[in-house]
Amino acid sequence: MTRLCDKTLGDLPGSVVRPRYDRAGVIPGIVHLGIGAFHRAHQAAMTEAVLNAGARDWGIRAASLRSPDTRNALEPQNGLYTLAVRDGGPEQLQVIGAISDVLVAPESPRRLIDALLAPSTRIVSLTVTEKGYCHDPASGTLDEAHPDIRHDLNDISASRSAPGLIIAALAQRRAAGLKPFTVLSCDNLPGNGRVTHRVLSRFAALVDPGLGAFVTNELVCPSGMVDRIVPATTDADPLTVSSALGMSDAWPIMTEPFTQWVIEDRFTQGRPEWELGGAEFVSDVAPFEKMKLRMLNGAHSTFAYLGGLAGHVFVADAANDPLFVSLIERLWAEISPTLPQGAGLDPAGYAQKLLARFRNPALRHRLSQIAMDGSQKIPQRLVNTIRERRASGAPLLFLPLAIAGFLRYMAGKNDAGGPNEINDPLKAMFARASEQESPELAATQMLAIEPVFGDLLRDDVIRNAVVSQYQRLASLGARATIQASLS
Ligand code: CS2
Repeated sequence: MTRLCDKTLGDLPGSVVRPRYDRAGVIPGIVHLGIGAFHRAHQAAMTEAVLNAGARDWGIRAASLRSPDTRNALEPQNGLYTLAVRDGGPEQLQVIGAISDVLVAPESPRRLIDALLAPSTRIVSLTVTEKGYCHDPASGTLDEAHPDIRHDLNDISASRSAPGLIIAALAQRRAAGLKPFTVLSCDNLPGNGRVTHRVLSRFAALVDPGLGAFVTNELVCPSGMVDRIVPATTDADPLTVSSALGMSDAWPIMTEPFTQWVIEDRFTQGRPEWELGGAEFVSDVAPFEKMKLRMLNGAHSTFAYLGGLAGHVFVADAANDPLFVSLIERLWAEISPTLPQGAGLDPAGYAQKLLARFRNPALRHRLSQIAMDGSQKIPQRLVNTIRERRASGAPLLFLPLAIAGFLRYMAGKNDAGGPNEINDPLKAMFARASEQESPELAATQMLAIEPVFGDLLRDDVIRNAVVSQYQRLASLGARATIQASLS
């Protein structure tokens, strides 16, 4: 089978959408760090709309900070790949041309730094996942003891973390009299721009106080709320997509029709007209991100842990199970009052749409994919919410159940006695904390893990609520505990 690439674009079937612009004439204005599936379905797709409308200076050079897999798949395809939009009806296929090439940082940090130094690079965007910020998730400050941060501070020219690479480039831009690029986080963190700015300023100050002041004063990091459900590509996906294309694509991306991006309009060197792809620009993104992180991601994580304990495998399994639907509806009812009032949000309407998205029959979205890195996700998805709910004096039942579900999952075994799939930088810490004589002690020790829970343990009401749900989970299992909480 021929391979998807610039030369074969013209041979695609007429139903497949393809770049309407001359790719050779595009200048890369963006360097993107973290070329995962999410970026390829979200920002790159919105940028494609801008390029299709005739803009020439916003191409993307992407970089992987770890494995060469994406580069290996996309290089023979000149960076082209297929985006397959699925909702159970006929699949919509679009070949995206926005990414010109993929750099692999561990192979050559120098090439990546050079790309960051190019005067044409005006935006550096990031999808490096929550843990890629090398911060303490509960406080949002740089984790100075993080092995990658220590490594990069020791030799910044050999940096391997996102903060190290960005600061290495900014130091050189400053020395060369070039303006800093705008750094745009596209990860699911609250105030992701503020976190990015804080982490980068601190890292720079540790390198050199003058550089620290430069980054603090000159670097601009807008916050943004990103949303599109993008399950990991399965082994079967390239085969079905390639057969629809009539040529092979080694790494297509599967997603849903829904896409949303709400961004603070603070860019120091211009920006693409991402409105053309559906993005919204606002002065304050906080209400949107709170609703998204708490309602969507909070529900996702709750499904991942309680669903995982109960033996569900995919999001759609849980979203079609009446018990889990009742669980999530009651959870949303506890979350909604914590959302900003008067900001024009409609949590009830939002929740209804979420359930339909979760039920998308064509997305094979694994709960274990969502369960990954829970220690980095739970603070913004559930812990901040329970704190605010508690501060208002409102009753707590389903938020403690969701947090207890996370703890129970991290303790290692599902309700059938099998192992949970745990992929988390704090896995060992949770395993140690959970090895106690009683479920009560296990839950208490895990709640004492400060990078995740801060001082939550000191609040007796929250602690008792979480510990008692944990005890029920340990003795009854997830299904019966959910049932008992509903009645
Ligand atoms: C998910 C998110 O993997 C996860 O943790 O909750 O990736 C989720 O699918 C996206 O945030 C949706 O926008």
